[in-house]
Amino acid sequence: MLNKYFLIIFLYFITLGHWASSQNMLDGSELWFANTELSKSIQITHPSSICIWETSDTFAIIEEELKAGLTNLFNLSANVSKKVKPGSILVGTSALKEIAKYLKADEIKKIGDDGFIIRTVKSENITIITGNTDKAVLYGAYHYLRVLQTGKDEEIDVVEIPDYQRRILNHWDNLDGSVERGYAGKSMWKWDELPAKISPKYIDYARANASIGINGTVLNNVNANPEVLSQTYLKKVKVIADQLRPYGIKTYLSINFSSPSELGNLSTSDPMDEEVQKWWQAKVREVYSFIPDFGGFLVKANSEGLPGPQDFGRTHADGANMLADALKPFNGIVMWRAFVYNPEGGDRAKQAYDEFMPLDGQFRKNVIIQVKNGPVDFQPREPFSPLFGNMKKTSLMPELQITQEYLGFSDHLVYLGTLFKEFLNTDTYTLGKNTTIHRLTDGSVFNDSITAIAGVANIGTDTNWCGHHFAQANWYTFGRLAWNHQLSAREIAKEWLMQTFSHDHDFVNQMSCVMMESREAVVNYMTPLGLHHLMGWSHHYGPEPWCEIPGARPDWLPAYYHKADSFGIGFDRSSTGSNAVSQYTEPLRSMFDDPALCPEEYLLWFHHLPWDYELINGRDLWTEMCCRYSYGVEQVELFQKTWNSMEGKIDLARFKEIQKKLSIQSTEAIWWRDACLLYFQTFSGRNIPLWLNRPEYKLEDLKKRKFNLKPHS
Ligand code: BDP
Repeated sequence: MLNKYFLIIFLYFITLGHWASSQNMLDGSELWFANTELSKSIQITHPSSICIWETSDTFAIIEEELKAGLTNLFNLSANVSKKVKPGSILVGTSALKEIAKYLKADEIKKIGDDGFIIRTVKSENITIITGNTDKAVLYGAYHYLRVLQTGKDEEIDVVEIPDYQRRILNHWDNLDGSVERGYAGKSMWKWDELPAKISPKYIDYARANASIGINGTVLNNVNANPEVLSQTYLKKVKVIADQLRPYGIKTYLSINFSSPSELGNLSTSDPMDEEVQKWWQAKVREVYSFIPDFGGFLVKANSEGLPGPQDFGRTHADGANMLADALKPFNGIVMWRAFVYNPEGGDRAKQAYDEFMPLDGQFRKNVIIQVKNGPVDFQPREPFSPLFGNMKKTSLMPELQITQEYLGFSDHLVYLGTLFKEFLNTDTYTLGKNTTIHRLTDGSVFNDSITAIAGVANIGTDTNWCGHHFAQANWYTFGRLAWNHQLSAREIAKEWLMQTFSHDHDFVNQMSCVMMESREAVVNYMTPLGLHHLMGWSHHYGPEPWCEIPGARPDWLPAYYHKADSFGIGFDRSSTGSNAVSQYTEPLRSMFDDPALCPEEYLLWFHHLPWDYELINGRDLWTEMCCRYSYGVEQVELFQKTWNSMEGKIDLARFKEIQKKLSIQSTEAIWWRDACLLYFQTFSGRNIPLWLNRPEYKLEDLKKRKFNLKPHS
């Protein structure tokens, strides 16, 4: 008897110890592979075997992933065999005879290179995972595991075709190991160790991306160092490309437009010069000799001081086409960025449109113009860039920012699923109702030869990859939406929470609500009602609406954007102001032009309005600003409370780290509220309504503070 009790107690402690240590081991490095619970809505039993007949590097990964994934989910080891029996999962390309008999010719054609089919054949009690290529089967395998973990039975029977052909991460990583606008440590590309030493993180990275359908990566910063095209660096790039290839990920590079002169010692980089053209052709041949499936070039030209074709009196089209011609024989593409503006060009928000619209139709077929979601620069909220829909004869790809340059770096919990969806679902009306940005860019409206979407990565050497555990969700969401833009931000959030933390109903429900609200909160405490660009000089952290730097470019200073004075606040982009509204199609043009019709979230983006301007809810503009800033702070306080109530539902280490970050965010939301309200009050001369909390700081003290330098007190 005593022995029996002893055994029970012993086993209890062993189990508890095991649970505790496995829970303690979680540090965020596992990304969305951290939790391996089977979904409660899935009824299937442990598969009897995994049948795989084909061999390739990719099939080896598929086998390994399915084996490990199923073993974890069912707590039973999964066998691989070639013998089909009831309960088997058949995994292979559509051409394989064992698989082909279950497929229809038209569906095989429809799914293209990346799409996959997961089919349950009830009569034989088997499941098929297939696609036309091995990488499509890999996407199917990851999807299958994801559904087992987060989905319902019916989701096991699916045909999935990605919305964008190219789903690309842009790394703003420099060759010296730093990351421009990176808040998660150093660059994950170890240029100094390559090509001899290969970091195991490259495989982890490839795996994470493949699991959400990302199939391309630009390794280096758009502010590109010409050296990246030197033979020394191409040898390093080749090694990374070789690591990523089995996961279906193509490698791309950002190039510097004056590489012919800077790297090749030519006297010019003029795209019309024959020697320059020959230099690029030879360079492209060299790149492909190292990386036969190289994706192409990303180019930032004549932007923020970088060289470009305009330095030689040529256009963006001349520059892009010259590179496109060199890449064409190898099926490479050019992603040419439309992020251009200069201090002499008038309203910054109008400049990309002014410069690129006249070039519509002049670009080669293998050029795609990469356009940031908004017309200025990744602000917490911007209206969409009017290039979308208006450039009708040129392929356009959206550029979204995953790294939180203007959103509290990796200190603030800001879920970007709602921002990405708001943008993709925007109706531009350029060809009548329902000309949404996702339809304009995924090939449904214009039948583009290339479709693509890019996200500026938030990845670095930090243990948890992204600096903030919740910032991982933004990487995940970018991939999921690039694959299927019809998914809702909420369902992606839930899916991510379940895989990353726990299936606990309360946890998933409450934290998905926090995530869904988090972007609106940041807009409230940073830039409500269409305000923008109020952040600190150069580092872009914390509030500095007062910032003035002697001799600085005015379009890099907040006053250029908020234009606060004793009359009111906001940038007049109406037809009587800069007339940026004219770049939008009706009915948006008239809506944006009239403050009474303009959506309130864009009010001060398009209008300079008096402090006593009356809003729809009856409040005057100043009072509404005070309410929104205060509400933003309250929202974050509520996020903190909600998180605190989650203690015990997830591992302690991540719980505490997130708790700490939320406390920083809460303090900083107050900085933002106080800095903006106290500063704008010097113009409005009005009181902060008595029913709202009083500022905690004094304006003079806040002005002295360097917000990017901690501590947060
Ligand atoms: C701005 C960043 C700058 C980037 C630039 C770009 O502040 O670091 O180089 O965008 O996108 O948001 O080129």
